Amino acid sequence: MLKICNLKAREILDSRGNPTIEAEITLSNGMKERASVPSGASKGKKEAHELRDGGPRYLGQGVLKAVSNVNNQIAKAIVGRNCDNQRELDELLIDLDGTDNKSNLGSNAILATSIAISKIAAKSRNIPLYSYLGGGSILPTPMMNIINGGSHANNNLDIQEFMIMPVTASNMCEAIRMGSEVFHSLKSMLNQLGYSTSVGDEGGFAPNLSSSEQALELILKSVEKASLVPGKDILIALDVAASELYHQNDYLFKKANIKYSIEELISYYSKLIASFPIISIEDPLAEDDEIGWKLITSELGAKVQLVGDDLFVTNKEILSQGIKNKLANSILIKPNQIGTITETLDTIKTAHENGYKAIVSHRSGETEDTTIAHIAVAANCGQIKTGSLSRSDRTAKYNELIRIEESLSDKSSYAGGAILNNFICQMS
Ligand code: 2PG
Ligand code: MG
Repeated sequence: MLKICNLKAREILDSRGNPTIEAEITLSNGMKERASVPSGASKGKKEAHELRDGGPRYLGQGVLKAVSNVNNQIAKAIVGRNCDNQRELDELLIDLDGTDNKSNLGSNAILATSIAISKIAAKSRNIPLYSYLGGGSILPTPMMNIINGGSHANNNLDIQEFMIMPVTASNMCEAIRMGSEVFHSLKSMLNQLGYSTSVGDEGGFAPNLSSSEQALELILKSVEKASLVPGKDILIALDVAASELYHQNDYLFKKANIKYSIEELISYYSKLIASFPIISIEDPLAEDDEIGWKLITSELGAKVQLVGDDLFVTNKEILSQGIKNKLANSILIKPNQIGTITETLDTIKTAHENGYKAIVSHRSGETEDTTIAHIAVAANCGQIKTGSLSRSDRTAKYNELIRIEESLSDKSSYAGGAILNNFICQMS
């Protein structure tokens, strides 16, 4: 049994140029692994606590306290232990922190350690991370965020993410090719129309368009231009990130200067899904708007995937409560919202046991770490959201999925449209 003989952390930069934490773990035989954690911009209130230093350094965003927690308290607890009982080690980290939201040591310090432990345990057994974490073999249908808005771009779109899902691809490589071809045809169309082709935080375009409908129309045209059929080959997923738009029981689409009541917003979504091949809407309502979530789930829950991100914050207890109250029908899974690998996998399990879909997700501030690609395959989630087809922080995950597909060879399958079969896409 190989023991952990060293654990150290350092401050590195994420894709937005903000500091984040990287942990490096070493085993007694000299094997090493590294893990780094991402960071969100539109965060749920109940997410585990990301520890930042404050003060003038890095505009308050430094993570030297979290680094020091790894190098001192956490290392003291972990060094000398066997690397391959993830649950036991994650529980030890949770106990060591001692708070409900990991605010003592920092979820960033804890998650960097938790991921590093899982990576080194897989390496020590000479198996890939996805095998170690669950052994699934389904390559996930990606939600590719090709137009960015909301708090991820300084353009005039209120909806945060306009994503495409290549559902008729025969495998992961083909799905990525289809997505990339649509991305490039959208780029040339924007260019021709005189719109900006510079990109937002997740590598999607961030043009100043006149409306969300125009964004959706441009996506459909770019799908056709790529010789694909919208509503058949490519479905659309949105992330409204509506917690950002919620003010005194109404929804203020500030950039468009439109105010919706809950009922008006839900009927706006009904119109959108009747006019465009939208199969999934994430955070259509705010995390605090339980009444709205109940209403939309009963009205639209059979037609489209309704994904709770800020609503559930990858937290098993919050998800269980939401399931009881019939909120949403799917959950977004972000390891840094909860803070350990074990809790992340437990939340996915709870979702699956209750017929909820689980979509593994990146954050808007990312690193080159590809762990989420492995989690998506390990737990057979069948869907992943990991940004656009540009920028290395996003393509690193797609590239890892290509490698995973290759390593599984004929044992793998691609989730494709089947994962969404229980929703009736209005347009298809
Ligand atoms: C989201 C995410 C990722 P952020 O809202 O789903 O796309 O954004 O990381 O900023 O919370
Ligand atoms: Mg979201």
